[in-house]
Order: sequence, then structure tokens, then C-alpha cells
Amino acid sequence: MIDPSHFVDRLDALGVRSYTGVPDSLLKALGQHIQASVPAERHTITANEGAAIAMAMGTYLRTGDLGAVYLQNSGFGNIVNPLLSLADPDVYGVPMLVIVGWRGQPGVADEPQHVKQGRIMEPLLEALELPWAILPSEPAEADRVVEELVTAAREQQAPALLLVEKGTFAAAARPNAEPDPELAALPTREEALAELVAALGDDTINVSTTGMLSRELFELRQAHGGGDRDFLTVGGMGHACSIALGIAAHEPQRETWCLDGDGAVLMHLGSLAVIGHHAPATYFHVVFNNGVHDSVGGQPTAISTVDLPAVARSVGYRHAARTSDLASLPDHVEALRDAGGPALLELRVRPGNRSDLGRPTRTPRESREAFMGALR
Ligand SMILES: Cc1ncc(C[n+]2csc(CCOP(=O)(O)OP(=O)(O)O)c2C)c(N)n1
Repeated sequence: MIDPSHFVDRLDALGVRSYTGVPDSLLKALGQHIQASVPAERHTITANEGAAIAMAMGTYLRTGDLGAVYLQNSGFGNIVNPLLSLADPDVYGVPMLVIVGWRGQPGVADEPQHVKQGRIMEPLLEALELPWAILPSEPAEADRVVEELVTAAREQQAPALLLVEKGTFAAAARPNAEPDPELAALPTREEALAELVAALGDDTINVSTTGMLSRELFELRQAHGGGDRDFLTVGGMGHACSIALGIAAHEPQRETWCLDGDGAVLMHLGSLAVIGHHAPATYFHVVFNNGVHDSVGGQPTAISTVDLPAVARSVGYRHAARTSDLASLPDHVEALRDAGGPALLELRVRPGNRSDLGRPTRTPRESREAFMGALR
């Protein structure tokens, strides 16, 4: 296994000192070390993975230094465009090191949404015609491979990619942080979800975002029944709100509620403008804001400087509000309904999740069929 601090020190010695990316559970130890040790002016968690490639380009354009980008392979699709149409040696030729967490690696059990992406990772990397390698877990070997890749990136003026298997990085030692009293006073996401679902009643269509929230919704339905009209967006982070828009555009009677995350809503924030523009009266949006990418390790999002209700109103949502008070949820739901869609509620919740949270037991295809059957 590789010590994340050793890895970051090696990159530093090779002249790679700036980091951008979207956090990944498989790269959690590396991400935590970067978050704790790299100064904020050299580390940016971007809204989506494509933006991280673009930031690393900017870093190179101004400094001539290679930037490092990190992501989970589920975000690979988001990087292909800026890699091939900007950074590629056939276009601007911008060297950088792209570190990709390999979910769904063949032979390693993983969730359905990771299996195909994981299986075709190597041919995908091959098809890019860029230098790439798998990071060995033996430290001396890893040093050699990383040095070769960084050298290849510089010589070929090309992005180089490093594929990282599960368990490659050793867990980073982390000091026990004092619990923040302001956060501790907030409800958990799971409590807020249960209250919201109760306030919504049984007639709504619900589209839930990628990560723990969908798992919590699934468990809630297991315990209390219902849920055939829930669509769990297990992959494609950031797109739950547009799936909900596609449904609402063809569903003038029933309400469609998107249950979103702050990281997810920021990932494709432009979609809010399209929702506001399209303005289906049956569209309702609840963003569970815990300030972090909780599902992959709790790394901060940029939401702390965003006034989300103001953003929603400015792009045409008819109503937008914020609360952390679960007792007021039924009133808020009523206010959204009275205003008509599109309308948004930002629900402030506390980071964290239950460690024994289950996962959907039906296959995604079975869920899709049940969902469509329930809407007919
Ligand atoms: C395109 C893409 N990038 C990254 C991921 C990995 N991922 C899954 S959930 C998640 C965090 C979601 O954060 P947020 O929306 O704030 O919800 P929270 O987990 O905090 O409830 C990430 C980064 C993914 N599934 N898809």
C-alpha cells in the first residue's frame, strides 16, 4: 500500500503541486491527505470532473507546471471532452496527471452502476491514445511508474492518466476533529428525508440523487412500504434534476419531486436555468444541503458561498426557501405546492450517514420496470 503523504511528496518533487478534482470514495485517503496538507490556493474541489481538467489546463497555461486531477471513473465521461478537444497533444498539448479511481474493476465486487464502466476502463484509456498506467501498490514500483508518467506527460505535452485500484492507498491518519456545535444541531439527512417523504404523501413521483440519499430512501421504503414511484439515480451524479424534468415535462397531473444533494446540484447547476425556463408547474426540487460530498467521504462542496434559493429564484423558479427545522416541513411543502412549480426548498442537514446502511436489492432494470409500471 502507498502512504498518501509519500505519494504527494513524490509528486511535489516531480513538480506537480496543484490539485483539482471531484472526490472519490476509493481515493478517500489520498483526498483527505490533499485536503489536510495542500494549501487552499493549490487545491480546488471542482463542480464536475471536466472543470477539473480545465483548471489543470489553466494552471499549466499560467505557470508551466503540471497540475494533478483526481476523480472516480464514474466521472470519466465528464473528462473526455476537455481532454480530447483541448488538452490533447493534437490540440493545445497540455500536460497534466489525471488520477482515476477504478470502481468496478473486474474481479472486485461493486454496485451495478460501476460494473460496465469498470470493465471497459482499460480499453477506454487505450482508445484515448494518451500515456497511462495502473498505479502499483508496491511503493518503490509506484514511484517509478509515477515518475515515468510525469516525464511522458512533459515530453509528449499530453495529459497522462493513472488508474488506481481499490486498496492502493493506506488510510491517512486524521486527528479527531471537535464536533461543530452548529452542525450537531442540524437534523441528519435520513431524519429529514423521512419527514419530507411523510409530508409529501403517497401520490408524488420522486427522483432521488446519487449516493447515500437514494440508499436511505430505499431503506425507508423497505421498512414502511411504498416507493414504486421512486426513481433512484444510482449513477450519473448531477442529473437527477434533469431526469425529473424529463418526467415532469410529460406529467402534467402528478407532482415530480427531485430529492437532490448540494454536490450534485452544483455539478450541473446550469440545469436549474433550464428547469426555470421550461417551468413545469408540477416540478419540485428539494436540495439536502450538508455542505459536503458525504457519500464519498465528506469533502466540502462550494455550497457554503451559494445562496441557493436566490439562485433558483433568479433563474425562474416561482418560489424558493431554506429551512433546517423539520417541524416546519409540512408548511414548507404546502408553500411550494401553493406557489406551483418549479419551486425549491433547501434543507440544511448534518453531514454523516449510518454505517450499516443497506443497498438496493433489486437490479436497476427491475427498479426501472417497476417505476414505469407504477406511472402507467
Ligand atoms: C459523475 C460522477 N462523479 C462522481 C461520482 C462519485 N460520487 C457519488 S456520490 C458523490 C457525492 C455526492 O455529494 P452530494 O450531492 O453533496 O450528496 P451527499 O453525498 O452529501 O448526500 C460523489 C462524488 C459519481 N457517482 N458520478
